[in-house]
Amino acid sequence: MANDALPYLELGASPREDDLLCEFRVEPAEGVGMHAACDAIAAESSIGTWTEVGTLTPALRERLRARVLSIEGDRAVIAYGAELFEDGNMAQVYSSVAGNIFGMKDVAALRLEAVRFPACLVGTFPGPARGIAGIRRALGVEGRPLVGTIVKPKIGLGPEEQAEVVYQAMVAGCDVVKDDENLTSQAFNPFEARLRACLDAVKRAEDATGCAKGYIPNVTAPTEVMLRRAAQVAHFGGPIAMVDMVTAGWSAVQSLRGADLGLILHGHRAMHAAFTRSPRHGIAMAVMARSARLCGMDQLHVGTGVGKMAGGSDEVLRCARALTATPQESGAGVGGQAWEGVKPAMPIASGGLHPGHVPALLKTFGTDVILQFGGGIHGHPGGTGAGARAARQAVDAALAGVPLNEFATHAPELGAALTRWKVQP
Ligand code: CAP
Ligand code: MG
Repeated sequence: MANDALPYLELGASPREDDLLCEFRVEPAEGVGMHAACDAIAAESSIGTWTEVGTLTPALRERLRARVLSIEGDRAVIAYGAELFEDGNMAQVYSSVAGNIFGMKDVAALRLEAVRFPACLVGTFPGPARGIAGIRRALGVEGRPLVGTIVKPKIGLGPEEQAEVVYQAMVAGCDVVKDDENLTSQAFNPFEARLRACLDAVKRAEDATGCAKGYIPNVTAPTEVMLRRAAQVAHFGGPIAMVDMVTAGWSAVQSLRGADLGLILHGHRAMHAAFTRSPRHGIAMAVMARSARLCGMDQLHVGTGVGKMAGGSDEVLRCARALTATPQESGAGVGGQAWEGVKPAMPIASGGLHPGHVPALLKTFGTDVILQFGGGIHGHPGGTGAGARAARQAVDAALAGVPLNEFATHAPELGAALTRWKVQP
């Protein structure tokens, strides 16, 4: 039962089965108590505002209010009844539990650390269409990580030049080659011309190698245009499409999945660090990863722990687990998540990687991961082809448990990469 002073506090109460649970790290503003700050957060993120309003009857408040179930140190767990949310609408969920509250004067800083979606809400989201198993089937790769590259320079090449890079990387061992996050359909590289040229390059590389390959075009654009481009990818036989998930937004991501084109959906997270990086304020990337999986991303960037981007191995692992956890590994409390009926998605490790990082990456991720090397392949002294070979050789070495420098004695491309990036034995 609520108390009038802090009506959203219900400390010690247990969560209900249909509750969406959020764990927040709360730093109250000066002069504001932790209880009062948590009460204000629960109010603003559910049905309340800064003052009592006559239009909110006690009965309605009792039915819909969010409830602060626990406060331990700087952590608070808040429960939200599923009735607060529209089925299958991730943007609405975020507008509630990750909306106005970040701007309130009652808090000096606030971070959403974890979200547990109740089974009744999980069932209203499609999840990945293909997932890890579908990606492996489409690319004919089992028992090892997938190896990929990003065409560099990020932008500036024309369609034919882009296709040539795709071809060179694929015949030399890359399973997938993707557009960069800021390449869409600029005048020097129009989407359709690029798509046709690159899918033709894929065909030639598949003929040359006898292996399935995947070109990953970036379809990010205003939603209608994005859906048209994704339909073109499917029409021309492309298996994969990429979307800048954060800049495009949940609704665009859900529209893309909802188009049900049978595509593998690749989620790039450009801009995530604007709100995931600070340990004091924002949203944990693992929260975004869970939501992306529910919304239907088949593969998602999660960081590396060893490359050029911020984010330690613990955080990276939490994100990877949010994608790969199976229903049997659901766990309890806010940290746990029931995944019944939701396929596991594939983590993508990318950002400042070179072949010397492979053993550490396999230690972190195991083999269910896509390893992407942009500069780490195109920056190889021998060029793109040699770079791709070096990346595959590093994977072979790591899977065989052979130290890279030892393996390099009969893998010159790997040797050159280890020298180029000063990898110590
Ligand atoms: C990597 C990359 C990716 C980042 C994104 C880049 O290129 O193409 O966008 O990996 O970061 O533009 O930086 P390099 P994250 O391999 O040349 O670094 O994966 O952390 O979201
Ligand atoms: Mg990039």
